[in-house]
Amino acid sequence: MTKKVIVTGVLGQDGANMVEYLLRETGHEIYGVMRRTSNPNFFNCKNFINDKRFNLVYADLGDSVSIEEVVDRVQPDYFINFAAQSFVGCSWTIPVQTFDTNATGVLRCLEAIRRHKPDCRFYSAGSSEEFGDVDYSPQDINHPIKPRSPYGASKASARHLVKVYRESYKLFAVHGILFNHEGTKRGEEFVTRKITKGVAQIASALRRKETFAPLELGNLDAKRDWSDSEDFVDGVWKMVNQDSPKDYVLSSGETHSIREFVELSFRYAGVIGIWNGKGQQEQFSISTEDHFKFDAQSSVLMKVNPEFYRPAEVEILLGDANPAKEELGWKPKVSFPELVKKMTKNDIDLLTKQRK
Ligand code: F7E
Repeated sequence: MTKKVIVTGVLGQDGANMVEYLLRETGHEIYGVMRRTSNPNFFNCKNFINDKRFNLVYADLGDSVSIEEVVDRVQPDYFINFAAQSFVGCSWTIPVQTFDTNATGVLRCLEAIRRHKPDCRFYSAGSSEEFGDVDYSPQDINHPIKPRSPYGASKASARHLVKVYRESYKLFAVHGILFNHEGTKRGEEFVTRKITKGVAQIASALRRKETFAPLELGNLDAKRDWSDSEDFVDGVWKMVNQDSPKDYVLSSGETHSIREFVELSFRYAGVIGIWNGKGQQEQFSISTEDHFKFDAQSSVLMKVNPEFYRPAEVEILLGDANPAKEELGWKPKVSFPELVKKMTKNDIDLLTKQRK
């Protein structure tokens, strides 16, 4: 039977991947929610914006009237919330807006569902940032909540609210704890996309024998558990289709440093580098062999810029997704090297197209 699915945050990576997944895997009607902004970027929606089963609607997590109006009018069977202030680094600069969108915004959605469509299934996008200053690895769903940023605290609050509404009003509401997830739709403020875009530009400059500015990054020691967002939307859909609501962790079960991501991305772009220096002086420079091969005009590929350090850091994340695999039958397809390769190739291809 055709169902109605509200997906918020459709201009972003996860919202757009969720819509593509639902259009491909189900026959459901999709209501993609976006905020009214002066200059929206529909790049991530290009594959579905004209699909007959996709309806674009306007609402704002900061505005309960708009959320209530959409839920009342659409009468959804599912409400998948991917709208968020999702950049951790920025959450110290705009803490109030981060909390209002990510925590109070979830409360507004829960209230709208409770009042207008109490049998609607709700998904809240939780984050491994809730675990923060971790006690043990791998982190499972029972790991203590110890956030290190306003962002982590906002997601932890959303998690408590989902539990309260589930228990108080018997809503079908789940809060998935998603570890880092990336892909070709990723925003450029996140480290993975910043790296692959920078690598594509530097590799192209090397081939054209042009000078280039090195990529500048912050903490290279941080370790993250990275997966493909396209694998995660499948896990999210499985979570909202369980018999009874239960929260799960989605992760790859591997952890890699920012340094490893940098090295691998350059390697996939055909550039071999070597590490030198320590701390703020650490650099990744082109190998002697490649220096001659490319007749390179510059040698530093990447350097540290303390401007990108955070006031408090989550040093390591490594998730345990075994319950999601065993109980939901979730099977991620893309490995860490495949993800780095896919993102690097995508940015090289985009740059080549722009140059034509
Ligand atoms: O940082 C370090 C940075 O901004 C990853 C979001 O989707 O995943 C994401 O949050 C790491 C951090 O993602 C730069 O210090 C070094 O340790 O890519 P990120 P994130 O903070 O892990 C979680 C699960 C979410 O829920 C979030 O919404 O990389 N890092 N140098 C840098 N990070 C950035 N952005 N830029 C740098 O230059």
